[in-house]
Amino acid sequence: MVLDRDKVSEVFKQLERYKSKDYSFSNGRILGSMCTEPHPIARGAYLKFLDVNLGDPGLFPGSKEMEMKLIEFTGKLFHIPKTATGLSVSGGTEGNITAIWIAKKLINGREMIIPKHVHFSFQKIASLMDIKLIPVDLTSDYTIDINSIRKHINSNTFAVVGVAGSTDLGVIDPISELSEICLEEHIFLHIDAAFGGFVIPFLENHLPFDFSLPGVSSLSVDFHKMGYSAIPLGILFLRDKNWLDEISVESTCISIKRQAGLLGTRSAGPIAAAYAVTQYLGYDGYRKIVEKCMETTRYAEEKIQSIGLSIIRKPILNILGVKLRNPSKVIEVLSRKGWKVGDMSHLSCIRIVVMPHVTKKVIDEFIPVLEEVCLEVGEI
Ligand code: 0PR
Repeated sequence: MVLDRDKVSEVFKQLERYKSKDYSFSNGRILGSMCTEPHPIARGAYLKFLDVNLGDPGLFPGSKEMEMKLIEFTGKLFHIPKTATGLSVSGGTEGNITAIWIAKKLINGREMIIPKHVHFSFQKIASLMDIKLIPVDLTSDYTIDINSIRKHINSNTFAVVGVAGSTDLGVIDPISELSEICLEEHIFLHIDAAFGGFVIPFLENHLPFDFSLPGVSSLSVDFHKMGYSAIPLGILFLRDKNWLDEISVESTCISIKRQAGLLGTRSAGPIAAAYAVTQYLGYDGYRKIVEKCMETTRYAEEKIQSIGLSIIRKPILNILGVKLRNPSKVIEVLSRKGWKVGDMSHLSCIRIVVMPHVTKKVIDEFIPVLEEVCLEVGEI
């Protein structure tokens, strides 16, 4: 197709105008987001598969093969057993929805036990599937209070959710204990590792949180968070591949007889991007990224303390909660100065997510601004 160059240039000018109003990861001033600028190899890979619909894999067997390789690479991080399978999803929300959809089909009941720090996608799940959420308090280290879980279990309980890398503070629930309880009580255990899934496996001496624990039924992880790839992609792993039958439907207009999962048409772009990133980095490349983010997290922690502020809890992953009396005020002034941090007012803190674009240099630029703002509003 021959394009009208003048029109193309006019349209792109419009696009640039919109984009210029956005904050960008490249200048490092986004400190409160779990996303980052994808690895450079992701862009070209994404574009190459722009026209591929993995909802109709019969037309695109090569792309389907690439998807299966990606799932295999990722599954090894979580010790998936031979009986397991993985399903590409658009991210943490869809991963959680699909896991609970399956759990509800497998086990009778309407009550689901969640830690209070669970991601808000579970509110959507409750509304979609008419589930009663049973929120469990957190202990003083901000993880689920294991002792009170049994009190909440009854014949109507069908699932428990554990978080490996919580949205607000990046903490990890005691998954071993949750696994034991769920095994004993025959309850489905879903692990939300949307953020932590690409961090925890690369930390030294981390506690088990995945399929190495026999009670873990499913686990979801996101590539557009610490997977260092493009939006939107997550993978949901299920301990038993037959569970997909619970949600698969007869499909008439496509090249396969049955389809499982929420989406119909879905782009292979994010899958190609993630495949490229995983092939380029390998497990060692991810390990190096995590080590660097963790080192910068410790650096930021020290710098924050050096200006008289304190951290809400020693960071486990690359997320810091900075205690403040009036977080909203600080967020407002920081924002005016071009810095975006996470709003965790419910915990009386702001959240800094030390993603790969948040380097020590960025922290060095940010700390004097944070100090100035905190002095201005009377926090220090
Ligand atoms: N599970 C956990 C533990 C999460 O932290 C999130 C997202 C999800 C599930 C849902 O994932 P999707 O958004 O991919 O469906 N948590 C991020 C957060 O609240 C989402 C995010 C990312 C928000 C970037 C803002 C942002 O700029 O931080």
